Amino acid sequence: MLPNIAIIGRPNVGKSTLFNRLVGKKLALVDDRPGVTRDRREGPANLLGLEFNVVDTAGYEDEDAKSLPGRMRKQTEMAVAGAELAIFVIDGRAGLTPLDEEIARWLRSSKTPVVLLVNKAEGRAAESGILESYSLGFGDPIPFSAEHGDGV
Ligand SMILES: Nc1nc2c(ncn2[C@@H]2O[C@H](COP(=O)(O)OP(=O)(O)OP(=O)(O)O)[C@@H](O)[C@H]2O)c(=O)[nH]1
Ligand SMILES: [Mg+2]
Repeated sequence: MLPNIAIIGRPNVGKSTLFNRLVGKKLALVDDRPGVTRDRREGPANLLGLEFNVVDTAGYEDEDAKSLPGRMRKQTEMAVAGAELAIFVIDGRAGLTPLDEEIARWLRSSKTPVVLLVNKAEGRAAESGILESYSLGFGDPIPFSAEHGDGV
């Protein structure tokens, strides 16, 4: 049994792009429109000799549990509960949003350890986003570019 690592974050931050990079194939759909991933998807990954099972999730939205976004959120919560580690992804170019802060509050109340990853950090456009992300309280963020592979 490989340890599970769940990738979570609000819609469109690059979770599926990161997932594809970690599994080494294009298993998940990537799109510039938010809300593309509808269900969880998983696959084996190997990073510098570390083997784990990586789980992509739907963008976390603040919705009623009975609506479609609400059901996606429920699945995300289950993925985090069943994971040894959660990678919390934010979009460094967009900066922190209220939804990021809500997800952070929720993650702090879960038992799963969290690594904060600031995606879209290629070039300098994410510099202020990286600084802002310290306020989430997860320690040093990892600047990352899922698209270009910086930070792997
Ligand atoms: N500039 C830049 N764009 C990126 C990066 N990673 C992903 N993107 C783009 O961000 C958009 C969203 O990427 P996805 O991987 O589909 O995002 P997601 O978080 O899975 O989105 P949902 O499934 O809708 O929640 C796409 O247009 C990607 O090409 C990155 O490192 N840099
Ligand atoms: Mg996705």
